[in-house]
Amino acid sequence: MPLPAVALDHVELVRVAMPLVRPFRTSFGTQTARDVLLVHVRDADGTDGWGECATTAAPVYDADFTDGAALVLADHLVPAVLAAGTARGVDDVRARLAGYRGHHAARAALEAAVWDLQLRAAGRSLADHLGVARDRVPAGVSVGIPTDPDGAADVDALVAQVGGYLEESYLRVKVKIEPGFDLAAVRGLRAAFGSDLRLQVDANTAYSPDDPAHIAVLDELDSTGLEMIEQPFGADRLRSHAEHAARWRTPVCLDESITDRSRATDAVDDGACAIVNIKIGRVGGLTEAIAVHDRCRARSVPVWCGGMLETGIGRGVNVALAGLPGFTLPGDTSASSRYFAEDLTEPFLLEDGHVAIPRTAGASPPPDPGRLAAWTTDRTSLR
Ligand code: OSB
Ligand code: MG
Repeated sequence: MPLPAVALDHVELVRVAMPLVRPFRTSFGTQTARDVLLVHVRDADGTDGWGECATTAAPVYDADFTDGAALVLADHLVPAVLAAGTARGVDDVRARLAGYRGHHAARAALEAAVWDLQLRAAGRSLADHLGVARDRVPAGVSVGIPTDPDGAADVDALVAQVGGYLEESYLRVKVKIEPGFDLAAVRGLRAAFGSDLRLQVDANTAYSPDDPAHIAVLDELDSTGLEMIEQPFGADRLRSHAEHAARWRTPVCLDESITDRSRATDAVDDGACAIVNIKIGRVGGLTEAIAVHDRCRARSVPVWCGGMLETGIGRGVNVALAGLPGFTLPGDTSASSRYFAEDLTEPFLLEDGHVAIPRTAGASPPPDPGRLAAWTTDRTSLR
C-alpha cells in the first residue's frame, strides 16, 4: 500500500549530546561521545517525523562529518525540498534532491525523517510497510580497540569485554583491527573462546595492498577461522580487494566501498566482496539501502546491517531494514545499552541474542520529550 501524502511544513535540525558508555576506538580514531544531528520534520497537521544523521564528528570514516551534514542540509538540501511547492513525501524529497551530489548521510537523515512522518500519518510501522515477516533480528556487537592506561592496545581488555558481551548473549563478535593490533587480538580471542566463536574483523581501510608486511599479516589472519574480513583496503580499491579475495578462504565484506546500488553490484560482480555491509547513511537513504539489498539478494550475496553508533532514532530504521529476507547474517544492530546509559527513545533490548523489530507507527520509536529536551544542545528552524 502506498504511503499517504503529507504536506511538509517545517524542518528543524536538532543537535543532541550523547556520551558513549565506553570509548570506541577504530583504526581511524576514538569516539567518546556522539554529537547527534537529528532532522525533525512536521506536516501541516502537526504530525512529527525524525531522522538521525549517521556521521562521525570528523571526516575520518568517509568524507561525511556532522557539521558538514548540518551545513549542507541547512543551506542546500532542506531549501531544495521546501522550495517549489509543498513536498508530499519521500518520492518528492528524493526527486528534489536528485541534482545534488554526495552528502549521503545528510540526505539519508532527511529522507528518514520524511519516511517517519508519512508512516506515522498512516499509522503504520516501517516493518509492516516493508512486508517484514520476522519479529526480531539476530544481533552482533562491534568491539573497539581497548587501550590500557598508557594508551597501548590491550588484548586482555579485549578478551574481558568480549566475554561480557557473550554473557549478554550477542551472537557474533566483530573486532576492530589495525596494523599492530590484529593477529594477537584474534589469537587471544580464539584462546579464550575457542573456534566456535562467531568472529569477524573490521579494518576500516587500515591496510595497504602495496605493503607486503600488511599482506603477510592478512594472509595469516586468513587461517584463524574468521567469518569475514571487513574493508581491509581503501574504499576505492575494488581491484585490490578482488585480487586478494580470490586467494583467501575468508570472505571479504565491504563497508566503506559500498556507496550506492551500482557500486554494490560492481563490487560483487567483480569479485571484490562476497558479503555486503549495508548502512543507510552511507548509501544515501533507506530507498537506496533497500535497492542494495534487492540486488545482493538477486545474486545470492548475504548482507548484514552495519551501524554508526546510532541512538534509537536511527536504530529503529536499521532494525526494520534488517528484517528483510536478504539480511541473513547478524548485524551491528546491538541493544541501546551497548552504546548509551539511556537512549533517546525507548531502549532496544537484547533478548536471547536478538533485538525485537518495532511495530509501532513510524520508521522508529519517537524520542522521549524529556530526555530530548535535557540533552539538546542546539536547534535550528529551517521552515
Ligand atoms: O566500520 O562499521 C564501522 C562505527 C562508526 C563508524 C564505522 C563503523 C562503526 C561500527 C559501529 O563498527 C557499529 C555499531 O553501531 O555498533
Ligand atoms: Mg565497518
